[in-house]
Amino acid sequence: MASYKMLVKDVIKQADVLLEIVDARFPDETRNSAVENEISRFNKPFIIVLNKCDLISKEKLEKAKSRFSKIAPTVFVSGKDRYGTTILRHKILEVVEASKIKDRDILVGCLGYPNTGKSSVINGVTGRHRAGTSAVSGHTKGVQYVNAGSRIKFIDTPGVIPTDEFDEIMQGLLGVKDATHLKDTIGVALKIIEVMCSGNRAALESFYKVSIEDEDAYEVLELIGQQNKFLKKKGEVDETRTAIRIIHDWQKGQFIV
Ligand SMILES: Nc1nc2c(ncn2[C@@H]2O[C@H](COP(=O)(O)OP(=O)(O)OP(=O)(O)O)[C@@H](O)[C@H]2O)c(=O)[nH]1
Ligand SMILES: [Mg+2]
Repeated sequence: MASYKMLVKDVIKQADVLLEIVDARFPDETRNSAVENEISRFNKPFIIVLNKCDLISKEKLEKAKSRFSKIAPTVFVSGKDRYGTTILRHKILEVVEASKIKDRDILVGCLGYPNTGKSSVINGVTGRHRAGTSAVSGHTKGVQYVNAGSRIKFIDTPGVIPTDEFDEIMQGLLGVKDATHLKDTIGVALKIIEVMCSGNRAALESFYKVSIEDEDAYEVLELIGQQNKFLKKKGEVDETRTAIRIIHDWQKGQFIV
């Protein structure tokens, strides 16, 4: 815990501007007020980056952006598709008043919970795979400096913000823990089904080739298992296998909410 705070503080001290990378699907949950307060304490500017914007509808994104813009400059990007990365580059230069920093690179610190896509955002901006990324959270181990051209140098950090405040379900939704490390796989899958049924039921229906009317989440899980032949020997639905598959598909980014 102490070392996490020291790392965050050290990056904030060094950087000219900080990017707080949040998961656009769960922006409130993946903002961290302690980190934001620390940034303010050092009087550094920061930009909220709503990453993984390819996994959320445009309307929800615009809503989140206008809400977050009241707190700090906010941009939405997809590190994966390189969407919004030019805007982010411009925003960085605007926020730090680049012309005032002479004879050296502009240091951009990237902070955020594990797996929010810090390294992917950096790669999106640089246009190259310079920062290591992985679907398994905890990939980036130490602080890493990445040159992005146009005088921008990123500081990639490991996702050090403790996630114990998240319950298992949130850890599953954010991909902090993969299905093999979750205890309550069925609980996590039911939550994914609920999120999808209220957010984008059609996507779930077409992906698993099921038709959902007024079934509850548990019945939908059964339907998915049945339809996709995730069955036990006796022919009944293998709920755990079905749940693991749903979590896996969700974490791979198969569903737009
Ligand atoms: N769909 C989608 N997936 C993304 C995006 N950005 C990152 N990912 C995926 O999210 C996972 C984590 O990405 P990373 O860039 O390694 O995340 P990180 O925050 O650097 O992770 P740690 O270094 O482990 O803290 C990978 O599977 C990425 O492919 C995005 O914009 N869209
Ligand atoms: Mg990383």
